[in-house]
Amino acid sequence: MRGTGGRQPRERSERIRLTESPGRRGSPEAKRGGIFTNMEQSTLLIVKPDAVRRGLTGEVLRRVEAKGLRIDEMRMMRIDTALAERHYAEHQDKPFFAELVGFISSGDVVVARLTGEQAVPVLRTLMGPTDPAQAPPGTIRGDFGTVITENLVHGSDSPESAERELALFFS
Ligand SMILES: Nc1nc2c(ncn2[C@@H]2O[C@H](COP(=O)(O)OP(=O)(O)OP(=O)(O)O)[C@@H](O)[C@H]2O)c(=O)[nH]1
Ligand SMILES: [Mg+2]
Repeated sequence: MRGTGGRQPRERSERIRLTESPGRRGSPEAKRGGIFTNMEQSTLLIVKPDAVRRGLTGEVLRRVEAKGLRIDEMRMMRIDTALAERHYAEHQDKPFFAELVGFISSGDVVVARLTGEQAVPVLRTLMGPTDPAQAPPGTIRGDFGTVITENLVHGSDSPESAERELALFFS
């Protein structure tokens, strides 16, 4: 009996540790158990004016969907200067701010709310680094651009940014 009595607490603690492991969140067992929230999040995608002008909207959306992100809401629009300044407010003191605002409002864009597991970092990985000249092949920026301003896509850089930016475009 001593042996059995000694095993029960250990099994219980192992079970707790395992089911609380981040690696098991979203797993079928975790979903059945109902004690986990999944890791779905939403993020803002903007297909920038250069990509729209070049007919790359479909290619961008194809990659997003093929990766497994869901397009929850989407529309084509023109971003005016006031909205561009709000969207990129964190860069207002940067030397490239005027160019950035001028560019993003220079033509039609497609804005989309994307949702899925880890949507924020997943989209950033699909996009590649900010400067297309440095971005590796296989990423959107790496495959289609060379100029830092004309870098094809915007994606929120954190869940907090996503919340703020989505409220600007979908509310
Ligand atoms: N000319 C110039 N533009 C820059 C530079 N750094 C960033 N930008 C532009 O400003 C935008 C916003 O910069 P970041 O937010 O730091 O980069 P990012 O998050 O990869 O790009 P976004 O998804 O558009 O926000 C970039 O997409 C670039 O177009 C720079 O050093 N020079
Ligand atoms: Mg950014």
